[in-house]
Amino acid sequence: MFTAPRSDEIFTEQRLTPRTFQPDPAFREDVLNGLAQAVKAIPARWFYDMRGSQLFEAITQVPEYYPTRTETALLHAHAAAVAERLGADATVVEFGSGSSIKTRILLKALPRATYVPIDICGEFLDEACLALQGLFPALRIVPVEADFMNPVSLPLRREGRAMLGFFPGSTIGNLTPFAAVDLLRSMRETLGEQAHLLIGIDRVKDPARLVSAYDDAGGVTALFNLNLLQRINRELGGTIPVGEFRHVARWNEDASRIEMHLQARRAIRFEVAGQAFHMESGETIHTENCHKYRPGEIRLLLAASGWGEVEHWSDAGGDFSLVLAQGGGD
Ligand code: AVJ
Repeated sequence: MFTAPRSDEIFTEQRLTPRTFQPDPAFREDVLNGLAQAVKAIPARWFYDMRGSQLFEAITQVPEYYPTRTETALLHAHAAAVAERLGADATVVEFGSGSSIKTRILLKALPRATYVPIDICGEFLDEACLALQGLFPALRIVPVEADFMNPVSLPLRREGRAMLGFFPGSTIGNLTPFAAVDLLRSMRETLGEQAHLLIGIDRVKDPARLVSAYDDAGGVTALFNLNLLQRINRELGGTIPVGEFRHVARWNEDASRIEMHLQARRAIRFEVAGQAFHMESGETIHTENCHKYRPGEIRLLLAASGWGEVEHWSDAGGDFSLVLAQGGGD
């Protein structure tokens, strides 16, 4: 049984902001640009400060959020098959943070592999690598600090070893299909011809279930979304009245995606980094897209990016897909 944490009992213990704290200039730019648009929008990547990352971990435990536990079960069931196909000396390249339980499931099947986590946050990488090395002493770890949205040159001699890209969590869903194809192509470039890719992708399903996965009754996702405003206030000297916003998750049928928004309950004015903004009552800030795909669409998305499906695993309910693909074939 999963017991959802009550909204008011999670993570009250906050790390203090050091006096030397410098706001990320890219965060400032994205927020100021995003709030100046006719339709306000801020990229989802800015959710993940310390508190946002903790809140996302809490989301993965709420009963309505099925993706994490469904994908975890799929990895448990099929990691051995992946390992068998790739071979024990494979190189596993993970796109994005690599401290998760999912990485451990995969590496448990490949304990003598070379593991290359790619992440933009070097500090986080070091911590995650230390922990993994303790768990898998025979693992060769080669961390790469880079933005995986662009092709990354890997500091490795290939020596005929099989390459496996790993991109779990349906993170691909944050991108529009157009941008997803770009990313999948650039992954193919990073990994080389003939490489494999193990990717988790969430499926289209009953909109009511999708909406509740992104608007849980315990209000954890609402806290996660609203934390973006708190982060803006903390890091960019904002005066946003956070209590005047409500969390909204809606299914956009035409675009096949869940959208998260922060909606103003009344007309408001505030400042960020010395600049003034106003919002009408009911106006929203668009904070995230989570695209959902059908099995045939997954096949097409991969094919359009130079990847052919080798295996397509799913749970009995067809909620989530774990796909093993290979580049090279046309
Ligand atoms: C981390 C992008 C996969 O889209 O399901 C969860 C983020 N946002 N609840 C997702 C998220 C709100 C999550 N991803």
